[in-house]
Amino acid sequence: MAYFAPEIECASRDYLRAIQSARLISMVKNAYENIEFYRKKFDEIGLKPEDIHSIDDITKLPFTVKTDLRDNYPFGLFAVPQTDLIRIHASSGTTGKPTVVGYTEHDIDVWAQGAARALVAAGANKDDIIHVSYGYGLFTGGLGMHYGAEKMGATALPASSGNTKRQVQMLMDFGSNLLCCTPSYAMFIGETIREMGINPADLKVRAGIFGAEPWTEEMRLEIEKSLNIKAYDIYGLSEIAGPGVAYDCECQNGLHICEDFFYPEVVNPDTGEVLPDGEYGELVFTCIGKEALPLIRYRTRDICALTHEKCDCGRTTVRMTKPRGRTDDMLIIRGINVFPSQIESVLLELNMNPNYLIVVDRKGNLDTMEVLVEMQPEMFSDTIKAIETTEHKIEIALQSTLNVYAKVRLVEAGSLARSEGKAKRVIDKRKEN
Ligand code: DLL
Repeated sequence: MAYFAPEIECASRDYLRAIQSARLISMVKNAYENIEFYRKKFDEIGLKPEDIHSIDDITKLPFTVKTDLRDNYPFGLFAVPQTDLIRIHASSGTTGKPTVVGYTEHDIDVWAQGAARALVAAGANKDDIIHVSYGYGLFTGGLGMHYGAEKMGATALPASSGNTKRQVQMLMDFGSNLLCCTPSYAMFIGETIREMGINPADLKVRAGIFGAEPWTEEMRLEIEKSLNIKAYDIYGLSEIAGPGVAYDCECQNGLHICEDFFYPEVVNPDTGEVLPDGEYGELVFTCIGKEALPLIRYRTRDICALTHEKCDCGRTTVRMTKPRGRTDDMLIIRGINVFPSQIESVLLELNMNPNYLIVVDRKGNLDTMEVLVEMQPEMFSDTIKAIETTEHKIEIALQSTLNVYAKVRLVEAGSLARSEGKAKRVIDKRKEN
């Protein structure tokens, strides 16, 4: 069993708590002294940095939300002057202003350590070539895994995303050992490998590290089969750090959080009350190991549950369940909550194609949901009757999982857009009206 940082990853709870307490105390002081936004917030509730004595005091602190970053655009929440930053990243900003994040040299090192832990947990070693097909740029995926690969001493291959046939050719020619990209891009790479007449077993890739979007256990099996590899999950978000905030180990039973840098809580999204282990709620992080953007109790909007049970891999760090989706990705169809990931599970359980698109609309006062699913190649010669029967079978399975009717339409294989980054699975026409 290999670990990148065994002294932390396998530490006793007492040791971890001691580190967390010391770091929380110093980060709160940093935030209060150097960020006007936090100073005001603390003063409003009569809280002084001296009131924080240990990690147990974290619930005394106020939450931070995404709009706080936007309201202080671009650099207003930084605790250091811009001249101390060595890197800036930003969210794509498709809705409103982008969120801007800055890193000091120390912060980049923290982030690279997280990504390096993830790579080693996925079985990477110094002799490996790490093929990074996450986008390079303001998005944190590419550079995050790149620095992680260099940190653990492997060879980083900055392929970035796109030009998929060339990617496959490089995987072949260079003998890459690990592939890093979004799970939807991994599926697309798998399809392209087959289209090019290559047998995945002839590639040297033995594992993939996939994240940046929700994906189900069923999708994991599909990718493992399609690429003939073991598929590991990795989680992160620009505001906290890119990929490597949490990662799968070989047990694939929850993602280990780098809790010495990013202290997690799960809260009831409506009340903010902290929930016990095992209960699903909104994931909240406090950046106890970062200098430039020490966010306090940042509400990620991601839904998951935590467990502090020791993992069979030997790691003791707290684990989060695979994020089920974001509170803002959740569809409300005729009053019922639906996560796209539930639809993905049903489709894959029925051995359907993993390429799907959910179209939500409103007819009169009624929400409608249609799920477009690509036909499997072998269904090509099916009669219309046979296709309708399959559609109906999927509709029944969806109804029983979601408790709401969704119309299913089988569409031609290859007709839905493929993703090179984060897949767009939902078109909500209600928002356009
Ligand atoms: O997606 C960082 C990243 C890059 C993570 C590469 C993993 C791999 P953002 O673009 O800021 O950062 O998007 C963050 O993506 O709040 C989640 O909703 C979602 N997300 C990220 N990883 C996962 C995952 C990057 N493994 C947002 N499972 C997060 C489910 C994920 N959702």
